[in-house]
Amino acid sequence: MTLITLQNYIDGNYCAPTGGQYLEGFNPATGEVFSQVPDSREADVSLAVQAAKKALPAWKAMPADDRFRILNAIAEGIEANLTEFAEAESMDQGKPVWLAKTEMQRAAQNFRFYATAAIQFASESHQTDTRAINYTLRQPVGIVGCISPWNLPLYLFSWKIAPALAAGNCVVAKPSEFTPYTAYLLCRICNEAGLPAGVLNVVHGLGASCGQAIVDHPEIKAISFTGGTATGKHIASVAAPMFKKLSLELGGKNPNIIFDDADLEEAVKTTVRSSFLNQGEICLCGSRVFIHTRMYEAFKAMLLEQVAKMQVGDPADDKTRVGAIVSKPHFEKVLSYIELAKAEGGRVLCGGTAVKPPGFENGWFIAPTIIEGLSQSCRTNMEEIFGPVITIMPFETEEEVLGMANDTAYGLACTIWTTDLKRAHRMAEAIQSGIVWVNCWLLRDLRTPFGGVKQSGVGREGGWEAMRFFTEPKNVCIAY
Ligand code: TXE
Repeated sequence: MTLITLQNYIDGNYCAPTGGQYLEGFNPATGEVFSQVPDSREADVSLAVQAAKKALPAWKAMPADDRFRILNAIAEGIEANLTEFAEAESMDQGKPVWLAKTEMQRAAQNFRFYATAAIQFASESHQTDTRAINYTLRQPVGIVGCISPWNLPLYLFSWKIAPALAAGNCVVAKPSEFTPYTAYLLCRICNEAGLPAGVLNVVHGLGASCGQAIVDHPEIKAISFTGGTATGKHIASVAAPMFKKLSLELGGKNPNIIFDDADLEEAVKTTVRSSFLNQGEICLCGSRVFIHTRMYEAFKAMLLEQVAKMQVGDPADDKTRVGAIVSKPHFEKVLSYIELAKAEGGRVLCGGTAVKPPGFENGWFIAPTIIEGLSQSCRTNMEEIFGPVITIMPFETEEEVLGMANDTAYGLACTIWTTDLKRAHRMAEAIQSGIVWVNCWLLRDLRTPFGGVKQSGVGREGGWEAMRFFTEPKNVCIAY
């Protein structure tokens, strides 16, 4: 098999890493190496920063209308090549192609949304006792670093770079070393869309070398990062002494709470998705499912029945619901958590093992796994597994479930199933998380704030929040 060689994208050109070193890129469904990924270092990041610096004055000064046109053209470019992008994403990440297609559409939507933000973003003005007027200039931060993870590769990559570009910044970006393929393809689309050279630069490589060089670089003034909590902590400690702006989205251990007045059918159907979509590798997945005792047995039976029907295997098959786990180390990590759950006294109700689908015997597949009988305070329920594994737990009262739901270091998202409006409001207020869904999950509107509290991160992405992050407000006060 001929290997696909990916390249960095610096100053509008595809180029090899200066050190000439490459990493292996794996197809998780087959376990085979199919690509070579630049193993970029500090020197490559430096070149990217130089290109960004050169491009910044003109990009900053470009009329918003022109930025709008270019970002829109990028959106159209992704849509025109949707199948190519979706197949590349699936080959890199392991997810089903049908799912990758929906994510590619969302990535295009990110560019379209922030194209309009470029022309609509407005600032405030304040009059002071009729003697002075204050207005706020929203100026681009300058050169910004965008570091993205492997679970929703192009979607999260575009979620950062689209607002950064819309706000007039130049970007040095690094996708995950596990899933760099669609970010590589995007650079071609950016050229075709007329994005000026140096405005977006993409360097590929490992977190500890290439990612670290982005965080360390003194001319990169802001870092937008999505990834693990440990990496987020480290990035914060490096960036804080340099007073860099930081946006950190660090995953979750989200509660999914089903009260006894919930629409049982709808709650079960959505719980199947919120537990196992993208192999459970979404920071918003509900991995701790709390079910009211009166509903517990009925809910469990229906859930098990539906999960038993989920097809695990060939990502190209439209009927596949669970694809491959992104990498061998992550596959092993998820399996080790299933062993931990058993050691902690959990009963595995379904799944619990690796799967070898016909034709994909060397891939990294895990059957959707449901575990019961664990206490909220065990490690399985405290640590982020980030795979197709959930625990189910009974509860009696609202107070009890609220205590358990909040008993976590994380605070990204929560789902509540109830038809009692007052209870929904009470719970939404008391839950410690950045996002609350009531009787739904993953219903996303790009205008809404996205992010978490506690160890789920700092700052918000989405809508004007991202435009605010990628700009510096400057107040101008004029007396008259
Ligand atoms: O993420 P990392 P990992 C969670 C999930 C997973 C765990 C670890 O629980 O099991 O994190 O995953 C780059 N300086 N999430 O280790 O390392 C790295 O190259 C700068 C939640 O794969 O945080 C990649 O581009 N950058 C999550 C990005 O950071 C560094 C999504 C994320 O990788 C760096 C993924 C460094 N020192 C995992 N070290 C979510 N929030 O959705 C690494 N990177």
